[in-house]
Amino acid sequence: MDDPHRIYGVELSPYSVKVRSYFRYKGIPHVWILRSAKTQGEFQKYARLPLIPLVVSPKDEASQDSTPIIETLEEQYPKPSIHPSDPVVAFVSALVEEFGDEWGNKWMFHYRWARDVDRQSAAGRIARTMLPDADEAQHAETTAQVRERMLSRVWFVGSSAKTAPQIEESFCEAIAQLDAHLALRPYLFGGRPAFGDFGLWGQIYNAWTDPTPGALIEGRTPHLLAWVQRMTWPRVEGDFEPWSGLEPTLLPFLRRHVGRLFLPWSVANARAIAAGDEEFSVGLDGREWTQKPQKYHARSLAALRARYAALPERRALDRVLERAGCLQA
Ligand SMILES: N[C@@H](CCC(=O)N[C@@H](CS)C(=O)NCC(=O)O)C(=O)O
Repeated sequence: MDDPHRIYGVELSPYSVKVRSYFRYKGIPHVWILRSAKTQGEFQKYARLPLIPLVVSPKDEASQDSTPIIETLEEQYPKPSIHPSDPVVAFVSALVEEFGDEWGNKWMFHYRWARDVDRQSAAGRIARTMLPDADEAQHAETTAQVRERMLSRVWFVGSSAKTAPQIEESFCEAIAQLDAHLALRPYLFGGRPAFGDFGLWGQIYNAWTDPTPGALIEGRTPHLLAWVQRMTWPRVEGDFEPWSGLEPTLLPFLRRHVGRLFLPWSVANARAIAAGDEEFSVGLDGREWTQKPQKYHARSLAALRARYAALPERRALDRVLERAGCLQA
């Protein structure tokens, strides 16, 4: 057996569990190492940025950033592929992956830090992960520190009193649409997980562990809940489906959340970065959204556009993107 990769991460990091789910699906030997005070020394030895997940290969090469981590491993371990052979479905899956990382993260981060019950739950779990051996007093103090630190950062993903209704409506509608879609198949693109499942799942799985969005998922969306659990150890249960089978229940989700919210946001964000603006406002589905621009997301939009531009034949995809309201972006 190959030597294992090491994944430094925590359960409350959507990007870390996304990568772990991928390793489990592919059967790539790995060990999951909690990033905590105890492992800080080894983490710092490899990390270029203070971000998780950090993956260290058997050759001692470190990589960060979940999307390129998965893309690089996919070249080394091509089977079973996470990319459907139909180029339309493969592109939609990549679009959903990007959507999950960026807009799905707004759902997750907003719900985690918007209400006391969720803040307390998450801050307590993060504090326990950081200092597993802390006594009660130390644990309470660390919990309070985490809570304060994170509250000062919610603006970062655009969560504010003004945007809260947009984020929460989008989440509630999306989970109902995904539930209808997943009532008919075990994974988003058919009988096995695709790139898009991993990106979206990391965020929704994390939201499910928080009291408020967790209760919404548990109470309203049994098929989505089954997928949330299935994706912790995903496996091949069948083939990918053709676009014609997916479209009736996937297109409404794409149109509303990717076409009308995420992509217009993404384009406005990239423009604000290019112009060096401190803050930007954009009309999203008839309402104004305001936030400070997010640098990383401008880069990932460019990567998605490059993926589109590299396709040799785009007519069938363009028809789908047009119907989903995504082509212009
Ligand atoms: N684009 C990166 C994002 C990674 C990221 O934002 N990680 C968060 C946790 S989910 C982090 O490490 N934050 C630093 C901190 O909280 O100190 C990826 O996909 O891996």
